[in-house]
Amino acid sequence: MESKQRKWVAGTPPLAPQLFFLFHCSGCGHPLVERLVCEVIGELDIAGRTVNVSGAGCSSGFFIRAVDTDGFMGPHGRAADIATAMKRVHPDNIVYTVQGDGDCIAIGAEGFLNAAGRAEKITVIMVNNANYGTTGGQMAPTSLMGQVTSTTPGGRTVNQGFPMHVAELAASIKGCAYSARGAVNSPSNYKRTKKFVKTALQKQMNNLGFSFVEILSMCPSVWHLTPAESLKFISDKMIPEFPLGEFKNVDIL
Ligand SMILES: Cc1ncc(C[n+]2csc(CCOP(=O)(O)OP(=O)(O)O)c2C)c(N)n1
Ligand code: SF4
Repeated sequence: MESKQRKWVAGTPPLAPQLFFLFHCSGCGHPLVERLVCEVIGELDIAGRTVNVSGAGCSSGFFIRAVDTDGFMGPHGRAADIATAMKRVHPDNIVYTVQGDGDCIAIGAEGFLNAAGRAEKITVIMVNNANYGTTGGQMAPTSLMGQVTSTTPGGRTVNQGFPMHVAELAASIKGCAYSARGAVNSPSNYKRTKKFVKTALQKQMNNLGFSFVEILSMCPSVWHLTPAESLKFISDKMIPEFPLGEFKNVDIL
């Protein structure tokens, strides 16, 4: 019988020398985000001057190990502050953060919003998996109404507030030059999200203001869904609440 060896269909991006999918649960969206960012940095040919600042969490803690550029892992929620300092000291570097939704808009909300307000020339990539994956699935500001999490066992109600629409919020801030929301639950969404990340980094390369991309991403383990069901959860439940697209794209602030 012929051997059924698995083959790489598209190869591994040169900037991702580690087998990054080994760090995460099966069906997790974070390796796709890592791959996507590696591809964009390679295509823009900026690897030598790119610095990643990771927050704490599944989305970020593994990032610096997986991606072969300079990187720094900060304390939970402080990535935008650290990226600000790095960019101000070395303005020629391209500095971007990768943060979970908890890291970016719960504990890190103050740093994130004020960096946008100050028009810091950094790029923030926020991975929205609608919960705190790393620590066992507590409710995040992005959790959906009715969503069962370990801290909302009966489902999120108005008592816990409404989901935060972070891409729209960033777009409303004057210092923000670019804001978009993508997803990694299908090849077409992956391709579109790649364009968003590329445009966000180009805003920074053109010395405009703050740029932001939110990426809807699967967390099968904590959602208690199979990887295939998780793809559907994004299209059926998350995208209706968090529409995809560009919310701001300006060339002058
Ligand atoms: C000051 C501080 N508080 C709490 C923690 C514990 N902690 C680590 S990761 C995390 C949640 C991360 O969730 P999120 O940012 O949504 O990322 P995900 O794991 O879902 O990718 C928490 C609460 C910490 N490391 N530091
Ligand atoms: S807990 Fe969720 S976010 Fe973390 S690695 Fe597993 S699937 Fe990914």
